[in-house]
Formats: sequence, structure tokens, C-alpha cells
Amino acid sequence: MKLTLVVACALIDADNRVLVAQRPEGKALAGLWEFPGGKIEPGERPEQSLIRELNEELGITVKEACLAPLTFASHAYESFHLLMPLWICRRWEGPVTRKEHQDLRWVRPGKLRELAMPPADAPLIPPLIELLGP
Ligand code: 9L3
Ligand code: MG
Repeated sequence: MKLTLVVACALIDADNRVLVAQRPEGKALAGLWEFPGGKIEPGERPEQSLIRELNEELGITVKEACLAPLTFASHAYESFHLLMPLWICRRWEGPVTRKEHQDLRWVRPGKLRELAMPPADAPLIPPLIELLGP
């Protein structure tokens, strides 16, 4: 099965809230709330993909990010297998701006369960709560 490599990022604000973004109409998984990110392009290192995707989708420049522990998502869709590490970023420049998504929300980690998320993202909630608290 085809392997698709994707990066996703939990942006964390000063109140320990997490940014989630609602996927656009007309794209796969439209309307679901995801950790923003996207496909790793051929030749990119994952951290370059992270910086590029967050700039394209949110208009920000990531200044520092690390891989969150125990948060490497893996999900087999019908036509491809998705592998997706979750990054954690607390330091970026520029205002967070909605560029591609339907909507953006800052939520407490414990509230993430109330949102409809893609099947790859939902299993990342418990380790994120472990890391950030509820
Ligand atoms: N995807 C799932 N969860 C996420 C992200 C960023 C992406 N948090 C899935 C949706 C698409 C594929 O990965 O099937 C590529 O993502 P995009 O390029 O449509 O953002
Ligand atoms: Mg994307």
C-alpha cells in the first residue's frame, strides 16, 4: 500500500491551549478538526515540511518545535497508509491567520475529545493531555 508521510503540529499558547483547524470544504475529511500540517514533499526534511505547511496554512513562522513523545500517528486509509509525527510548537512569529481552513479554534487539551477529528489525529489526544494536562 502507498505510504504517505504527513507532519502535523500542536501549536500551544501561553494558557496551554491547543490550536485545531477545521479542514476545508472540497478536500479529504472536510469539516473535521485537525492538527494543522500536510504532506512531506519529496526531498524535504520533516522539519522543513512543518515550517512550510504552518506558514502556508496559518501565516506564521515556526521558531522552535519538538516532536511530542508517543505521538507518531499511523492510520491505514483505503488507498494509502498515513504516517504522521505530531510536533509541539510554543514559539512562532506572526499572528495566527486562517488561510486554508474553514475555522480555527484554541481549545483546552481535555476538550479535544468533543471535536470530530480525523482518525489519525484522535489517538493523539491522550498523549497530548498527558503532556499538557487537561
Ligand atoms: N491528515 C490527517 N490529519 C492531519 C493532517 C495535517 C493531514 N492532522 C491527512 C489528510 C489527508 C492527508 O493527511 O488525507 C494530507 O493532508 P493535507 O495535505 O490534505 O493537509
Ligand atoms: Mg494541510
